[in-house]
Amino acid sequence: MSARARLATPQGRAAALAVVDIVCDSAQELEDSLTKLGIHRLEVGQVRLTSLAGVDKGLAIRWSPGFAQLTPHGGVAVTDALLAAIRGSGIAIVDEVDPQTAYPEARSEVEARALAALAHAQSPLAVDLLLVQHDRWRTNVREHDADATESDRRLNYLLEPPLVAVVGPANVGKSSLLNALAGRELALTADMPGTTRDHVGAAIDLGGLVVRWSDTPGLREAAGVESEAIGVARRLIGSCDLLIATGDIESGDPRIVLDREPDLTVALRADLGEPDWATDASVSVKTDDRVGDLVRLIRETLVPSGVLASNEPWKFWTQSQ
Ligand SMILES: Nc1nc2c(ncn2[C@@H]2O[C@H](COP(=O)(O)OP(=O)(O)OP(=O)(O)O)[C@@H](O)[C@H]2O)c(=O)[nH]1
Ligand SMILES: [Mg+2]
Repeated sequence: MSARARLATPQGRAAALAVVDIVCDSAQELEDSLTKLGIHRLEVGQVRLTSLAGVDKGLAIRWSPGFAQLTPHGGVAVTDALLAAIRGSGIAIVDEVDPQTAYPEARSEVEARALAALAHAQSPLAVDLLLVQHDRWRTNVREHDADATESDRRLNYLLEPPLVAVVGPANVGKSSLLNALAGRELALTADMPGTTRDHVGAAIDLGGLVVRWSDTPGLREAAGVESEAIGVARRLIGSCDLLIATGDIESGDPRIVLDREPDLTVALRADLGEPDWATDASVSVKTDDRVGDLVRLIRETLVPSGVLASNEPWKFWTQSQ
């Protein structure tokens, strides 16, 4: 299949930011597609504030070899103009096809929708849950057009990976944490403040829940003048689904420099000692201490296990689909 783009945020509704997914079957194809949109040499893991096809300035993030996202401002006119430019460059815009036309063998409308959702579900945890929805909707009384509940919104993270932004002072181990969770060297690490100068974005699997993990440059005075880095950080902090503030025993409380209360506060490099500020978790990637607990805490905060274990029908589609 050739390059395709999809508006991941609701169509025709203004929001602060819109998200456009660009998905290709090969790295080369994605690079060619991005080049057509004026986005040159975006490496895997790179996050860049850039012109998006000349329509708007926004973030371009390459999460994996074949998957990138563009986040323009979310006004309807801007989003439509960007989609038009993408279509004009020869990339197919995929609208959600009518699931029952696509999956005539499905036993119900819900099952057809589940099969359609399976095709783009990102998290392994979504698979079993989607497959039982036909039965759940048959045996429970719930209107198909009922509004989405908080549980629905949580479970939808299994289909559209939530954005996790990790912030904190320089040299506390933020990039080492990403590498430990990903199981590979995605971000450069060194015992020198300011090692990470550009944001790094990677899709990583946290025990069955795939998230878009964003590793940010340390918050330093010196970085304060780098307006590009600040612009990216501001957007990520403003639009992330989970903000994690990190620090270590020497750094002081990382919350004091943030304008937004983080969802989780985590002490890193805990083998060097426990800080005196309040933390939700403390880990050492060096001694592999409590990293598994942190993974569970993040997953639990985004998709609580009570929601995962519930037998309630899950409304995993949006009204317009
Ligand atoms: N003792 C100890 N050292 C660690 C741990 N995690 C990372 N380090 C070391 O701490 C130093 C900084 O790690 P990084 O991961 O580069 O820190 P960072 O927060 O990304 O730093 P900047 O990108 O400069 O903001 C490196 O020398 C790491 O090897 C840990 O759990 N324990
Ligand atoms: Mg770093």
